[in-house]
Amino acid sequence: MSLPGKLGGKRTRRASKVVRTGAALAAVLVGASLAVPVAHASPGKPAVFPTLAPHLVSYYDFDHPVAGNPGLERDLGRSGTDLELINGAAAMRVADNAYPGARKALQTKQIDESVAGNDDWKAGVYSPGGVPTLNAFNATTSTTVMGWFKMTGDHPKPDSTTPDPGDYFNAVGLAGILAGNSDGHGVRALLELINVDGELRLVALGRRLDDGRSQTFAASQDWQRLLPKDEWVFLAATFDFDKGTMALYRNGKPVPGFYTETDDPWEVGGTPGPHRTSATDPRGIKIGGSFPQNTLERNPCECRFDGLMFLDKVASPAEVAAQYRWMARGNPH
Ligand SMILES: [Ca+2]
Ligand SMILES: [Ca+2]
Repeated sequence: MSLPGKLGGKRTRRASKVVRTGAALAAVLVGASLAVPVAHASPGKPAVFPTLAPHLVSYYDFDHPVAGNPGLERDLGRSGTDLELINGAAAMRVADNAYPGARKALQTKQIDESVAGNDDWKAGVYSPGGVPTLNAFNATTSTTVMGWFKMTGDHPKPDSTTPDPGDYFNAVGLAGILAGNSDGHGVRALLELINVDGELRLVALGRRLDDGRSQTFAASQDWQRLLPKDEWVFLAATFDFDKGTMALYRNGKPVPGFYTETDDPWEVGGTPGPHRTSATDPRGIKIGGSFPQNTLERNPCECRFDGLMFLDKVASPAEVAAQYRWMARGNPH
């Protein structure tokens, strides 16, 4: 599949607005987050496999709006980092059972592909000074991003920021943690689809050092077989910043793939460990597209999400398989 997407950075306009808007948004979101330190979802069977539960930093099931503000989703992990449902608010929670008992899911999508606007449905949190409740990912050796994903449209989407209707974004954002110096796009740990040598692929993309390079672990198999339209799939990406390795899983099983960089972009070789990420709080979380401060559109995903987990541990293959079975086989609530 040949895509007309573009690689590389572009568009720095409106940078000052990014900071202003981000600061205002962060004040609202972080303030709200600190007030709602929720450890777990509903009583009964927890949603997260027991060995992973102590490492559950953030967890979103899209069935827990913040009281009085349904445009915010409560974090059911330990961090209390509420998410903003950007541009669609409560309408972005849709009835669609990703797994038994899953109830509502998050819908994201591109709105008005021909206009350079800020109306796409996406979710996240952003603070230009770093999000303090995400401190678990400050100087960490280990991260896992996992959850349920369902593509509900065709991808990639037309690039809304250029006048040529034949321009397409070169990636499709799923879910990830921003770097400590992120403009709203740059990440520390991300699941996404991105163009690798002319072909869109499912990848884990990680960056250990804020000012360093990223490494990408790309699935070998056709992304449309891994994420068929209208089918719920449980994906996991693990990031071992100490060892310099990543892994991808689909429905509990490892996904064969390859690293796109053959040198040492995380700079872990030749120096004693443990190797940690930069000692900075992530600037946020992005889901279904970049720029959670809602100042720019990039890499929108017409898709649904549920049971999204961000952990400060490298889940083992057995734990990923157990988490998949834990959710897929019965009511996790
Ligand atoms: Ca749900
Ligand atoms: Ca739009």
